[in-house]
Amino acid sequence: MVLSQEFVSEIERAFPSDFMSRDAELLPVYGKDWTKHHAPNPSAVVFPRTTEEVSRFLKLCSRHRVPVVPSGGRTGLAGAAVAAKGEVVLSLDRMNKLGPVDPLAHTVRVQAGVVTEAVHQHCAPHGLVWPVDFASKGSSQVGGNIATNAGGVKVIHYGMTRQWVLGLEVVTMDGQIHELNGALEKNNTGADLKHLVIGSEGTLGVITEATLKLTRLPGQLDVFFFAVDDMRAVLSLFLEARRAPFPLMAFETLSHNCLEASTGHLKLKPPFASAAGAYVLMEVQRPHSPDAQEALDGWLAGVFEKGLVRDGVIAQSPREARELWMIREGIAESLMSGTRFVHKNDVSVPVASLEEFVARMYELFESRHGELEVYLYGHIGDGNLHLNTMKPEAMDREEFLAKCARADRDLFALVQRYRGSVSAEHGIGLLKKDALPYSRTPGEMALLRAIKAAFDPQGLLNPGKIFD
Ligand code: 2HG
Ligand code: ZN
Repeated sequence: MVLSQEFVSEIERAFPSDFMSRDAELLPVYGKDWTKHHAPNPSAVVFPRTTEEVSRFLKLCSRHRVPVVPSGGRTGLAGAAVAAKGEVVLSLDRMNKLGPVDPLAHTVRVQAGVVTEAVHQHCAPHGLVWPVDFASKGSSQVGGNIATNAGGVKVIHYGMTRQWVLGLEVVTMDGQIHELNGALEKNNTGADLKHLVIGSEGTLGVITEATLKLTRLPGQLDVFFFAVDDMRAVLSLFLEARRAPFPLMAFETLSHNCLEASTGHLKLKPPFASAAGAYVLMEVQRPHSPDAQEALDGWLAGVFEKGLVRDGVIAQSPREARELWMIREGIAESLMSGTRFVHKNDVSVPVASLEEFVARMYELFESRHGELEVYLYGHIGDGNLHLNTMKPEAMDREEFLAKCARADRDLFALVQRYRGSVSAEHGIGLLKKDALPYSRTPGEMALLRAIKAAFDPQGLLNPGKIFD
């Protein structure tokens, strides 16, 4: 889309001189996220500093029918922040103010462009945390976390981002500023509009501020890394972990090829001398009691006695704990590094169906999609699996994507059979639109379209994301 001279002149007249950029080097950066599937092609990027500027800008875009893509840290994995069709990118980068932490209410009010990790650092001196945590926390922004209802490595303990948002300030495409729920813990005045915006991937409104709910920082954490035989063993260990006399903070799994990719990329020493069928990273919170160590040791002895694990290491220092976490959190980056091209899936099934689902899934790939090597990892405690396939060097991209598309159809049919989700935590964006009907009924799709039309009747905000 080519921006009209009238639109550009109005921007120049009504906004600061550094509000809009059409710099040829900046455009491709702001037009994409972590996906490599769509070439970025925005017409401009704008950098508002205030909600009032966002409101005036959206009103102007509505009048000129200019489509807008809201943009945070651009770490998304579904293409929801990609501007491939000449849209104007609205970056929240300059809206990065943090309000004071409220130690009584356990809240903090922040602008949407604040980086996730900055919230952690801001709250830690008060003994508090916004418990939204994942590998991209150093770049991802609060607004993007909320717009995508981000998951991550601590969902098993804390739940998704949705649970840690009290109120939102949202600007709709007509320029109206809505304060949804403010700082209220309790508010039963009809449907909660804030929850419609959370997870809507920037298609309903631009999140400009949020009142975040905080919790106490956990006490001492212990990190274990186990080698086990296979997925069945992972789940037997999970049952033991659920019964353990201490709170479970994370329970993650990875296959051997993921361990190799990540340790190779990060140049870390693999924790075990020989390969195993699968690995588990488990983090627990040590109870504040004199016999806590005994309880931990007793539980650990039990899992070895029962033959549930083949081998295991416990981090002896914060540095060792970080290194074990790096193995797990480095997988995604290692599979995307350099010239590697990866096809991603992020599915979930009810935890009770996991064992059967994983067995069927491997059978499916072996019997029908043998050329695709599966890299399996994820948040097994939440029933969430990241199933990645890498393009072999020699295969061209089109052929690889066609093979992945065929495998996806089989995979999604399997997910549907187990009443799972085709996107557990990454969202739909541009990448998973075709998959959506496997998880949403025609009745639900009609409701989603009606909600979109109510918020954005002209269809100008993040068009083509989630559905067309
Ligand atoms: C993770 O759990 C992220 O590491 C990324 O959600 C997963 O890239 C992926 O498939
Ligand atoms: Zn994940």
